[in-house]
Amino acid sequence: GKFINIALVGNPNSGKTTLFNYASGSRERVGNYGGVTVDAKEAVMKKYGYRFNIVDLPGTYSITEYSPEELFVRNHITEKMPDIVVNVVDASNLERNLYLTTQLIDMDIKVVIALNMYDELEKKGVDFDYKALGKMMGIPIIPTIASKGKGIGKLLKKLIDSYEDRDPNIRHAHINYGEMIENGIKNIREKLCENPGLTDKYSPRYIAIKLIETDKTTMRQLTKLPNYEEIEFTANKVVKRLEQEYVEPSETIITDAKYGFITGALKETYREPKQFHGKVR
Ligand code: GDP
Ligand code: K
Ligand code: MG
Repeated sequence: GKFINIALVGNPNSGKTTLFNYASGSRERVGNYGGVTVDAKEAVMKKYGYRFNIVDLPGTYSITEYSPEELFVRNHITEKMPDIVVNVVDASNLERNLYLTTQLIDMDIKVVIALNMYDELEKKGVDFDYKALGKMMGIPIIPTIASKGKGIGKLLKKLIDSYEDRDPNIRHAHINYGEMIENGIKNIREKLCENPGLTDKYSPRYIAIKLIETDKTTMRQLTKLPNYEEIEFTANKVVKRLEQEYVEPSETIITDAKYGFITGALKETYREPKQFHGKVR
């Protein structure tokens, strides 16, 4: 059968390893994966006529450059290029978990969300239109209860749909950061796109956002480009203009915009029950 490379990405304690163990089962080989200081487990499972090669990556709240785990996850995505990233999201902690999701959206890669700990939402009686949230993000969302093995068959089927490009709800959405930031992204993007070798492999939008965040790792990776100085000049100009307008570091501006997106999206899709201390309002 066809081989689908999957990477599990998510916050610590979102249930990645539980999902990994359940999906791979005890009959599958589980071995150490060539990590540096952080390691990742890898297993192959066969299901529905496909072979899923699943990598369980270290848990992170973000994929910037501030810890070896974050860099490991980020490099795995950009260098190993899994066919699909399964973003394991703790349903009982949506706002914080979805922050990482917004970074995956920026990367313009195929993502499927395992909305894990779904039992916790059900227990609280939350009314969550996760399908609508999925549409806003261009990412299919499948509820799972990894600790009980629930939803995993559906998740695997959705991975096949995504791999085969046959789900109309999956599209390359992006977060709208507002006119000023979007203009900055566009200006930097144009300079990046003068290098087809780069933009064939990586999303120019993602790199542009990283440059606005003044991400040193990304900047260093561009130094060999013939128009590097122009890119740097443009990025600096964009950052300066944004910081003058918002009076905040550009990285904070992007983070705030991401949380703004999450807050807005949850406001439209997520409702806690109107019961407090036994009283019904
Ligand atoms: P990881 O850090 O992302 O690898 O998370 P783990 O797989 O280690 O899971 C963290 C904890 O959550 C463990 O105690 C699991 O048993 C528990 N857990 C995993 N999935 C679920 C779930 O769907 N519902 C509930 N209630 N607990 C879960
Ligand atoms: K853990
Ligand atoms: Mg784990």
